[in-house]
Amino acid sequence: MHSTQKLCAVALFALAIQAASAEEHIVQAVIDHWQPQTTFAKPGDTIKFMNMTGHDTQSYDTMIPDGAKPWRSELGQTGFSVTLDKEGAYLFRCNPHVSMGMVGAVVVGDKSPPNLSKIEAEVANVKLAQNMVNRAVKKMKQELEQKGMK
Ligand SMILES: [Cu+2]
Repeated sequence: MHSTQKLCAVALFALAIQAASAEEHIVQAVIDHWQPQTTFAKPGDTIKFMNMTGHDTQSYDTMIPDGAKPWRSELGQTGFSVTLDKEGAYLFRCNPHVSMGMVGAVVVGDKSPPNLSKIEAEVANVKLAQNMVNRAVKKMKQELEQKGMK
């Protein structure tokens, strides 16, 4: 084997390991809430939204980690998925049902989200269903506490 070939083989192997360890997490739309409300993931994992008839998913662009890519699905787009590489917390809503409390969270990484205090500050700037966003942030914090991540 030439050294370039060896290098390629090693790089491919590393990629394969990374692909194998990345997980897919299912978030279900259930009437007026997300199941689970808070998803815990590792960097590189994928979140897949299911049962989306009558629902959509959109990130709160001020409540995702710095440099993370915002997302928005079409209405009813079952199977829509996002891969999250940046550590931190991601808040998202379903636009038709945000006022009913359809706000969810993803926490990427195994420690307290670096953008947690920014999220807490940004809740004050949410125009629609601020109380529901606040509730989702509180629930996320409770789960972080239960997991010893806060
Ligand atoms: Cu909905």
